[in-house]
Amino acid sequence: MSEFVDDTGASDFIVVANRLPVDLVEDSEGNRSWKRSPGGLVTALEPMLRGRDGAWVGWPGVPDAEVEPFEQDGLLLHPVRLTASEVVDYYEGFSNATLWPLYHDVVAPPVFHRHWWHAYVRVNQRFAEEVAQVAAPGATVWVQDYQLQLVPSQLRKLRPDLRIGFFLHIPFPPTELFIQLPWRTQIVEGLLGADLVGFHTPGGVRNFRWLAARLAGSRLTGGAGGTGRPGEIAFEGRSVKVGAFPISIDSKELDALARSPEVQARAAKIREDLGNPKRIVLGVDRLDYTKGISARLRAFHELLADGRIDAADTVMIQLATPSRERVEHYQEMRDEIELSVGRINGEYATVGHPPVHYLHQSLPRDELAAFFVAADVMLVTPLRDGMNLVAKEYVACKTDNSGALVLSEFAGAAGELGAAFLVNPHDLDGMKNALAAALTIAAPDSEDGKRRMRALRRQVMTHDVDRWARSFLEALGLPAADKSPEDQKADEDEKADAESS
Ligand code: ADQ
Repeated sequence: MSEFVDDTGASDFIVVANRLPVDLVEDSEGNRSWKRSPGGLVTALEPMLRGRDGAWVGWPGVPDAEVEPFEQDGLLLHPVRLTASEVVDYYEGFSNATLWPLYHDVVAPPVFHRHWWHAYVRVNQRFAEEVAQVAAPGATVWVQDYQLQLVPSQLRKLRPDLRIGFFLHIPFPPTELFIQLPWRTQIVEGLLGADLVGFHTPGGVRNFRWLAARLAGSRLTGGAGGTGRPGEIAFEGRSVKVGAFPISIDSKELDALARSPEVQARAAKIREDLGNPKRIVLGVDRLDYTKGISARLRAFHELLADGRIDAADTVMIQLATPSRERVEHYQEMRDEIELSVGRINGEYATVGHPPVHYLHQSLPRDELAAFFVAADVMLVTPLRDGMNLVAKEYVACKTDNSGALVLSEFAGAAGELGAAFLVNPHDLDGMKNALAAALTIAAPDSEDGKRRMRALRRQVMTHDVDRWARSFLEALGLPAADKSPEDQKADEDEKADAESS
């Protein structure tokens, strides 16, 4: 029995997310196995959970799967069943075709269907009921992301004894956009069921506080305009804390992986396979219309057309993990990207030397690290992104302070990574200039390049995912795990910075 499971088998610490950390895979003969789920959430939470045995409640990734709870790597997994029509209405519909575009600045038009909303309410209720059954008295529950925004209030009704945290991994949108949502009040009140609501950025906190005052106003108690003390909202006699907690990565692990002889050798081999070009430009994304992949291809294309870069010595690699392939917008975007890649290569390739290498594949972690090590310039150009872990992963892998990062102003990461070349991905000329400048300072002897990368690495290496999880859980009132000397030092530095500013 683990530290976080009591003698009735109930858990004291539970993560609730749309997906389990592993996906169920069924082969044609009906044999079942489990595979690690793709995406930023698992990458972010896994290191934290490794140190804290607990339970995870989530969907196994295939419809209609009846799976009993099971233990894996010291973690109790509680699968939640979704029917095929719930996958269509709750997941592909309300989560990914209503909330996802609405929360990402409406870069694609959100679709509002009442039957999707009803499925969202029903599925959220099922998650809340599963947690209510497996949580020990007074347990801490950490609800993750936009698919489960009603769970905090639904769970509180079932189990008022629980300590409930909620973290949103995507941006919380500007108020003018959020109020388009027909069910805006229910969502805000769903979130206010938590004891702590966390966002990546202070902007998300501001938007939420304003909306809470406007939409749940009659039920807010105390404080001017109902918003209470800074960082807290008084709602139905309880205090709901609201804060910014920028997520990060397991920086030390990636740094060590990037330094390993195997990854270094693989990075050299990648360069060699590409014909040892002078510069390698890299993009790594889940294939999503928010990631600005078309915009960066356009910038690369125009730089080639203008003669500012030469296909003979500059190569671009775009790695794209397949994502949400059944949603129509994603199919259209994939076609558009593949058309652009084909056009650029059609115009500028010589036999055996295409300027753009495009892999629509998910790669193992060490292979990905080798691409980061090999890349001279990393292009992270989302139109809107909650944080963007790829930007931080690249920095963690540049152990010799080489390389350059071009980063969208509209990624949450821009708030911490000011030493990158910050760009507006809608400004094509600005992107072209930033990419050209990054290609220049990526030269091995560029002092400016090294200075920028050192500053980026200072931030990423001292603000890792453990620190993120720890600060969230401390704010939620969970006893802090022992701090490492590096974390203590980073905390002291941050406190000193805050006091001096
Ligand atoms: P995502 O939108 O999935 O996450 P991101 O933060 O960049 O975006 O994480 C993607 C993860 O997938 C990274 O760890 C990356 O290395 C990995 N990945 C991408 N392409 C890959 C490939 N081809 N092969 C293997 N791995 C690949 C959401 C939000 C983000 C937020 C995270 C965490 O949209 O804004 O940063 O959650 O909160």
